[in-house]
Amino acid sequence: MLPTRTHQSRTRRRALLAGVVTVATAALGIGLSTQFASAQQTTLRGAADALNKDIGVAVNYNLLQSSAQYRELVATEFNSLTAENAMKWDATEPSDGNYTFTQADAIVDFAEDNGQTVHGHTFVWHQQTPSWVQNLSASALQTAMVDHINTLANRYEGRVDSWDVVNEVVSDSNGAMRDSFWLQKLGEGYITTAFQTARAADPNADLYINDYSIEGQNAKSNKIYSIAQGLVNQGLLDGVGFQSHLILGQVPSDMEANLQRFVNLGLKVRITELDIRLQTPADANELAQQASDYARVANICKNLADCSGITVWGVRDGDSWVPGVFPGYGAPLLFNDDYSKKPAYTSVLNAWGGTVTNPTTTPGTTTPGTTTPPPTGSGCTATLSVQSPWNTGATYAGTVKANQNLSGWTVSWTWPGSERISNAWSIQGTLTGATVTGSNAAYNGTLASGQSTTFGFNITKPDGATASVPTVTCTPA
Ligand code: 9MR
Repeated sequence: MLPTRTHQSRTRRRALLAGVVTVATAALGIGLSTQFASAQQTTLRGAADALNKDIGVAVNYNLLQSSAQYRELVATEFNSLTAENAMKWDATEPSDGNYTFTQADAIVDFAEDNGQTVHGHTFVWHQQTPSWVQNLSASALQTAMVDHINTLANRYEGRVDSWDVVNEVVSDSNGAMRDSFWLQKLGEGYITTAFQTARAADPNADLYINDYSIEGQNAKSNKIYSIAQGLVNQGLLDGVGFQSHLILGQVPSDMEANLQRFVNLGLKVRITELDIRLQTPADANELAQQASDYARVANICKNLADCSGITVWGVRDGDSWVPGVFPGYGAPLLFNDDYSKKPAYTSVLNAWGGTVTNPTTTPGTTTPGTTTPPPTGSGCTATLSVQSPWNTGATYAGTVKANQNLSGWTVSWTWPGSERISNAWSIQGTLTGATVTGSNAAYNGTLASGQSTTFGFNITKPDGATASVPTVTCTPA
């Protein structure tokens, strides 16, 4: 029998509400089911929300600071963020006891502003750990590790939903423990200590062990399995992160079965760092193969109720770590360098039940093929659509289209019933009352005539009535 979990897993709002969908559709019959089925998911985020899964992305702090297009895409397409580097030890505690959280805070703040969850990465790793840590004596190293975990877990308690507590602790050969400074100085017990510390510091966060090349069943994943078993027996582990830095055409054939055996331990599984590299330059056939590989991974996660989600390791191909480490390889992600969508984007969206309405739209650029003339006398036009309704809530998408050059916009509407916004992204203002007045976020206000941008929000509707689609007025700022 599985041991009783000693901690209350943080159940996110999204998870709770999506649970209601199933019950409500079953109880209320065809009306609601039809309504749910007709909701069209046109973004990865919408599709993931409807499945109650995370679609995450590794966020690069510099791009988040410097690029409005990057910010808009991250806010629109993803419901979960991981700091690609900003939460690692070298970024957060570069010298003993001197913590710097500017970058990590910016990413967590962005997630909160945009209604996104955060998967934290990572407390204990043999890379990107400063030399002052590596040079400590065994007892000082243990003290530093406990202090580091306590400091980060306490700082982000309630704001980071899950943590990669230890990263890459197993070696690439024979399933042995990685011969890192951690192992050499502290022995295997450092792993248990790290999890005990994290559990005590933030009892509600989900705790993961994370590694690469464990997607199929092999000596390395067998070792992770036995470590996981030991941690589960102590009530210290909630999930296993399968990084999934894959090579074109090489999604392991037994990946789903391998993940399932971890689920059978009572664990969540998560694809934590997905990218699928190929030899560059890519031709159309390779991009199609990549799309099919991505779809396979998306389907595996969809098939497993306990797969908490997929995080892709970067936004655009040019942002990826791959070419720097594997010369001649690259193009491993879902977006091109101009933010246009690759075939792999479409295949993931389709696998998770969504439909691409305009595959070539780039945030902040003109929609190709738009033929509808702008209404006269109005500087902008705004519409709302229900993305995924459930009994007592819904996720909406909003679109603002500029009919003239805009430096900002304000939209307004009044809810006819009990609908009230609970959280919103890419829009700010007076949002929570019966009358909503919202303006552009810092990054999506400047639109040339003909361009569109999007925003989104979740509502509650306690009375269980059908989610309404009010008429929206839009005025230039
Ligand atoms: O993508 C990260 C890259 O920017 C860093 O330079 C690199 C340093 O080691 O780490 C990369 O992310 C790694 C992640 O933290 C752990 N799994 C492997 C990832 C790719 O190397």
